[in-house]
Amino acid sequence: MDTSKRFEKGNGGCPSIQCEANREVLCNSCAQGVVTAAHRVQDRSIEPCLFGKGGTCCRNCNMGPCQIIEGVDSMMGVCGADAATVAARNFARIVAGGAAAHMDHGRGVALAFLATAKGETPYEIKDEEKLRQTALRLGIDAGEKSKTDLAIEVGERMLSEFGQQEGVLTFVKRAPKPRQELWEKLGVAPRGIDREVVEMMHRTHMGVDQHYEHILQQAARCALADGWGASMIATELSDIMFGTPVPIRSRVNIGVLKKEEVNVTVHGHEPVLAEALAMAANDPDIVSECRKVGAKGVNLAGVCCTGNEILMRRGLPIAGSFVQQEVVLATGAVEAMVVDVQCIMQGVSPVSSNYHTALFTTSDKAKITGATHIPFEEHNAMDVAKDILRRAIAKFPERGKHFIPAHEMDVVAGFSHETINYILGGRFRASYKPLNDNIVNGRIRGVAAIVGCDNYRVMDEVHVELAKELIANNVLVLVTGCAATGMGRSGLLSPEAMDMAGDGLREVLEAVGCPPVLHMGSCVDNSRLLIATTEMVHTGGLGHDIYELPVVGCAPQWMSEKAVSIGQYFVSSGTYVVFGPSFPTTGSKVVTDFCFKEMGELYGGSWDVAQGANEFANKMIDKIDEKRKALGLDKKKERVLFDMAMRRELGSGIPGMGCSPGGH
Ligand code: SF4
Ligand code: MSK
Repeated sequence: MDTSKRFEKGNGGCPSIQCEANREVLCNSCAQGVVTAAHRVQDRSIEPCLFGKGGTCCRNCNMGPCQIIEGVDSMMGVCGADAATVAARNFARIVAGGAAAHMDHGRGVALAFLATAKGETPYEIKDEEKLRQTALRLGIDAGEKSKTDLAIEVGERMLSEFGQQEGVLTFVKRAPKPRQELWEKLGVAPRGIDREVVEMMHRTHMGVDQHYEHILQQAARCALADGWGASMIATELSDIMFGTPVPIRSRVNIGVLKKEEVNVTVHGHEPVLAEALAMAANDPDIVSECRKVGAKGVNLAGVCCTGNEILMRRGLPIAGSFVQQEVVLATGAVEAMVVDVQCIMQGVSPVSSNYHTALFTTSDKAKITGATHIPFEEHNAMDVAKDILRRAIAKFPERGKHFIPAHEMDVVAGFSHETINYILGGRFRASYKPLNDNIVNGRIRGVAAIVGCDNYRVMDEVHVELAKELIANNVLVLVTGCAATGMGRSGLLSPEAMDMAGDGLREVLEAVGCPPVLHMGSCVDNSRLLIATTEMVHTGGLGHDIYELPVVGCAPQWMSEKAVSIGQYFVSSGTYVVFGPSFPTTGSKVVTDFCFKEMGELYGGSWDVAQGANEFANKMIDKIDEKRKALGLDKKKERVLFDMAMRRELGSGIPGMGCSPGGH
């Protein structure tokens, strides 16, 4: 039994949940009769199947499904497959599913980039400096080439990586040299983006690859094609096209919805549609059409990673993370929800039908029963964006009983790896040297990435509790995805939160004036963390490869297959990664031991599992200390142990705190 708890029954239709904002909305009479994931999770009477949970249920052919028990001969698959083979195959297919999502996202960005370079979209090449740096990395001679010519060449080169069959993906060559050599030696250097997913699906088909280590080797290659391939392409090209993020202030939580404005929420992942909506929302015609129906304008607010994309680059507010997507609609104050791909619960359709809210699907890859489909692609971006906004404006007069909770929190986001470089090193000597120096001198103990989803199967806000414990122990925290939104709701993305940091970390933060938790972007932006760790290696003083750095990662409330692909590319890059509250191979001790131990011997990075903030913090800090010791930096630091009273005290120290500590 893990520590994830189910919601206790609330009163009537009001689920008993911790987050103030969510609870106030769902318990308000305007949400009467609305059913959300919060209700569904508490109403499910059957516990998750142990075979499914532990990765030992196989339905890869029609002799099954077969439920396998490791070590029990009578409980092998009909074909003779053992638990290790089945658990490895299932794990590998999770990685392939997650990687494929990032790969299709990356392809979409590359296509939009190329069309933009050719002048066929309303977007522009905003960051020419990054374009020129990227061209250099790709071995393109920028010379006297115009911005347009260079962008076309870069776009074509990036797009070709998706169909590449041989060789090694270009951005893999950004990794530290010893890491590249290791990948070559182990046979996991990714050859082409699409190829690695197709091969993964082939190898896990019935009767193909039946050695768990060999299957997991391809899972590593597939994940590397995500992190050092598609996700990095998505991030870099989005930065060049829409601007590389710099620190920016904004607000987070459901209270960012506005009573007097047409509320349009953008949900999903790809930045292309959201950027068009952001441009269209400021169009004078659209503003005047809003006025005609009695609204002051359009209030564009993000949900999930689309929210992170427009927060990082435009400072637009985020209304909610993954677990809040239906709750945002249950306010009755949203005129339209516009979705593209990934992490969109089907439940948004029935919830929106309780209100005047229009639900629009826009991707040719994703339709939802009950939603209106308006196909979007970059060439007609502004026409579609304006059409959507006009339909939303028409809904404003139909808004009925609604309730917007008074919960929103100030955040500072926009910490791209370039920004961190600049903030730490200064205008004239942008460098990671100050970060490395402060790690060496012990003011900063190490760096921890908290990434990934939130999840209704985990009652506690583990992200937030964990981050507090890490920063109190002088660990600098980097966040992405919905974990970042949770941090934002709790005030940890504001510079005032530096008061919660340990003495050494606080001293550094005060000098540069940034929060102790740095928001680095959306799910694909985890590629920024790969570059940041590589820069730390190149800067010197902390070893010659990523595995030597006192850097760890975790996803305490993972939900999506993408999180597993991200975790695997960090492990294969040399980082210790802890997932929770469960790990998907535990039905096979053989495979789990391989992930938790042998991968460490192969890659220098390994998986682990934990439940609850304390266990996560203990494991992560122990690993950081182990790395410091190996580097000869092991002057023992006193460990701050947390109890609930200390957490409460820290939580109450944040001015204007909107969500209770521990709440969503
Ligand atoms: Fe069962 Fe083997 Fe078919 Fe899987 S592949 S369903 S273990 S018979
Ligand atoms: S949106 S993958 S719930 S982080 Fe990227 Fe959030 Fe996880 Fe989706």
